[in-house]
Amino acid sequence: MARMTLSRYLIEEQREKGVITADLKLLIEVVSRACKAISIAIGKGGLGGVLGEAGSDNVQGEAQKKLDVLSNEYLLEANEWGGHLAAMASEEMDLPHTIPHRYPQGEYLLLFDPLDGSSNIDVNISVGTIFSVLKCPEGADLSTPEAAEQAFLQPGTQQVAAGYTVYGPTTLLVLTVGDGVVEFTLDREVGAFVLTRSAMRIPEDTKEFAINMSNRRHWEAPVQRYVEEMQAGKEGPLGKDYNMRWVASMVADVHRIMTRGGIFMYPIDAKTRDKGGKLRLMYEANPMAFLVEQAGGAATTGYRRILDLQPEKLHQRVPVILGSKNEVLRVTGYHG
Ligand code: P6P
Repeated sequence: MARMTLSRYLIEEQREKGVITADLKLLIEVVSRACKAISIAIGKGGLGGVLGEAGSDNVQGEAQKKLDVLSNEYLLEANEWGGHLAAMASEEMDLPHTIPHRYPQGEYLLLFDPLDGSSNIDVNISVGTIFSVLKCPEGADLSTPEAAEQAFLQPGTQQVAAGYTVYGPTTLLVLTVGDGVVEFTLDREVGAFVLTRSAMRIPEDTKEFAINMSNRRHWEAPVQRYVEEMQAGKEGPLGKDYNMRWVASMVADVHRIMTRGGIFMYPIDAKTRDKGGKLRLMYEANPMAFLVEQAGGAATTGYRRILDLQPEKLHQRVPVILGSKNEVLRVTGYHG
């Protein structure tokens, strides 16, 4: 059978299944093209003069890498002329980017973390792009970037698509349009994303956990208990030995879990409590939670299902526990 490319997958989802519209198909294709350009820029590394600091800070007060700024620009430029978007929001921009009047406005809202884990860039560890798609509410006020923020504040259950790209040994695009999860691998010779996994499923049990152990003294009691039980191994209450991984690049850690199972935790802790957590709800936790649930996993804050949260601010942070369903339900149960 001919190779299934991203374009063909999207055409089938639109024409044969009616799962997506032509505009959503265009949106995803345009995002995938921007991610190809990001992959090429990253692949040049020091030879492309794009490593290191940009000399500016983002809305989170984090020093921006040159590739953070470049990736953000690629995604903005690729998406503003197509007529499929009403506005865009990014980790790298304080306010939403409304579509210039010279272009037609569409019905979708695109949110993204253009380069997640960029602190790993300079040490050649996998990073990625995370994106989420919502429908723009009827009659939304998009007259100014400040006014447009309100249109984005929808629970994760409202997402119509979500995905990530991992820029690693290979460049992968993992996508859901609400019809399961599929993985495409970038064929660099042809420049096409080719289907390499259909119907991705996260095993409901696991022996692998991902958490930044250096924060241990700051965790709440339920997470302390859970990690101690895993570290107790076969002789402990969980009756099996666990392994640990922490890439400190959410996309890389989540992709491992999407592929072979595991549990990822960035819980609320004493260090991040006043900010509400470390990871951002709208363009990190929500898209990843949508993908994880579509693959048979679970995603909570420890207290609530992430996709049910009603956002109050575009850049709000949230605790994240996601992955193999039975482990997520166990530690969520410990939170009472
Ligand atoms: P820490 C990267 O900066 C990021 O936002 C996620 O990709 C990653 O999971 C997390 O932060 C790593 O945080 O505290 O371990 O550096």
